[in-house]
Amino acid sequence: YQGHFSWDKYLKETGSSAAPAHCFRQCLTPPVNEFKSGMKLEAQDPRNTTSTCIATVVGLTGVRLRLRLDGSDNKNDFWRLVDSSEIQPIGNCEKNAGMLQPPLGFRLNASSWPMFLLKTLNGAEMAPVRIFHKQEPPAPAQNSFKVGMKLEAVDRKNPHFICPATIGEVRGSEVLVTFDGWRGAFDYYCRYDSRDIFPVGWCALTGDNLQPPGTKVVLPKSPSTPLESSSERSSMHPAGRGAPRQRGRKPGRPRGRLPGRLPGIW
Ligand code: MLZ
Repeated sequence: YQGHFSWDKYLKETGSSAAPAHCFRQCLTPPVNEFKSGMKLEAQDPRNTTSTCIATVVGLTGVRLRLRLDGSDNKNDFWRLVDSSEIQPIGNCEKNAGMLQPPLGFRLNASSWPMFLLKTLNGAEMAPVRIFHKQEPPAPAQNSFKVGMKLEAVDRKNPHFICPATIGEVRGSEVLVTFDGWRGAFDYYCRYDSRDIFPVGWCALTGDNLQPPGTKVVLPKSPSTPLESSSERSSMHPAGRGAPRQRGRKPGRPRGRLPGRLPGIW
C-alpha cells in the first residue's frame, strides 16, 4: 500500500529525477522473500559485529526481515534484506570453525549461555538453506550519484521506515542521504554501495510501505533576512497532503512561524 504518495507526480512537482538503478547495490528485481515469522538463523550482532548470534525472524516487510537476537531484549530489533551477507543458515558459523556468541546485553548470566543456546535451538524452526540468497548483489564499480537525485532510503533512526529521499552531497565514496520534508533531522552519510538505499519504485516492487515525505520544507539561505539565525523554516507540504502523523501534535497544522503555503523547495 503506497498511501497517497505517487513518485510520478512528485518528481514532476519537484522537477527532479530519480537516481538510475545502476547507482545502487541492489538487484534490479528484488529478491524473493520465502522467510516466515518464527524462523531462526545466524546473524552478525549489529552492536558487536565480530559476533555471530542466533536471531529469530519477528516480522517481515517487503524483502526485509525484522530480526531479534535470541537472549536479547525486544528493544534492539534490526532489519536485514533477505539477500544480505549478514544473515546465514544455522550451522554456518560452526562449519567455519566459529562459535556462536551471546548477544551484547545477553539477559542471563554469561555462564548460562551454552545451556541457553541448546534450549533456544531445540525444536526450533530453522530457516532452510535454500531460501538464503547465495550472494549479495555486487557493488557498482563507482559512485555515480549526483546531488539532487531522488531515491528511497531506510530512515536509520526509525529503521522500519523507507522514505523518499534526495542526494544532498557526494563526497568520494560517500553520499549524504536527506529525507524530503524533514529539515535534516534524519539525514545521514553512507557509502554509495550501502544496502539501505534503493531506487525510486523499490517499495512498490517489494510491497513495502513507502512513507510519504514529511511536512517541513527547507528554504535556502536568504541574504535578505539577516536577522534570522537559521536557514530552516517549516511550512506545509506544498501538495498539502500525505503528512505523517507526529507524536503529540495534531496532524496537518504547520509548525513554523511562516504562513501556510510556500513554494516547495526540497
Ligand atoms: N515519529 C517520528 C517519525 C519520523 C519519520 C521520519 N522519516 C524520515 C517523528 O514524527 O519524528
